[in-house]
Amino acid sequence: MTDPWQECMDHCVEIAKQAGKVIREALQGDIAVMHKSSQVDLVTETDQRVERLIISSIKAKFPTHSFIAEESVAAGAPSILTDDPTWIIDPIDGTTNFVHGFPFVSVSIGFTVKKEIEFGVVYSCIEDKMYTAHKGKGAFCNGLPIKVSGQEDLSCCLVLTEVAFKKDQQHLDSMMANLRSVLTIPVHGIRSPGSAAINMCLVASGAADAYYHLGIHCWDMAGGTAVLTEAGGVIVDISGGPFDLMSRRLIAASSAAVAERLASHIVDFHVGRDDAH
Ligand code: LIP
Repeated sequence: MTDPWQECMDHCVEIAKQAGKVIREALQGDIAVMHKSSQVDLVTETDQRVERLIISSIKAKFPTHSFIAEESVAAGAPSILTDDPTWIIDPIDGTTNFVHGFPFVSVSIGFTVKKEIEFGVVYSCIEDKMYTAHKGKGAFCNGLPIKVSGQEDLSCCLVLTEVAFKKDQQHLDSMMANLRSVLTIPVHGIRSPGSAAINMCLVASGAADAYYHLGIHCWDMAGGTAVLTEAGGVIVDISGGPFDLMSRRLIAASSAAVAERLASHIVDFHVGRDDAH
């Protein structure tokens, strides 16, 4: 039987490539930085331009589809996941890295149908690594199959997370407590690459064994969720319960055992939901 979403996925890979080229070219010039919710929540003209490029190209081909995209939401668009075929887009995941020329910058696109992830594409455009995954068909990096490490012992894991000060003392204290709790398990190490989508792909390809994050958004997770699960990884909520794309929390791991044990070491704190308003 032909796959009804294959054409969408092929288009997604093409548009991610084009977006990546625009981002690489922008890195050659001056980057004007603007701020969104705080002094450390950065956005550039390139984020906005790349998002317009991706959405207009998809709309021209699939006019009935829905969108949730980072910069459109920042400008007031709703962020509600429905049963419609929906493209969830982060034009530049790792904007702070982009601003500084730190080489983990990605275009992240996930596609859902009836609220389930159908496929995901994460293009780490400075490294030129195209991660792709389509439900039931495996995960790939530049066309070659990838899989998780399969590590089951958390104390042998390289763990990823992200650290950022959100101007909220309780958030900072909880984040530092979690770092301390995970470091003292002890694990082999903690790394913070700066692009959630790339973090998920690093776990998917076995370069890291686990990733946890509170305060992330659906557009940071959607593309990587497909890649991680199709590579044999496990995604759960920070509590260890079922993963919810709109919840702003996740643990992505090489095995259920690692996910479960990591969940038991992480203190929960309130981050709200993407679909709260
Ligand atoms: C960023 C994430 C990063 C996280 C930031 C932010 P953006 O996405 O990928 O890992 O630490 O809080 O959400 O804003 O560059 O698309």
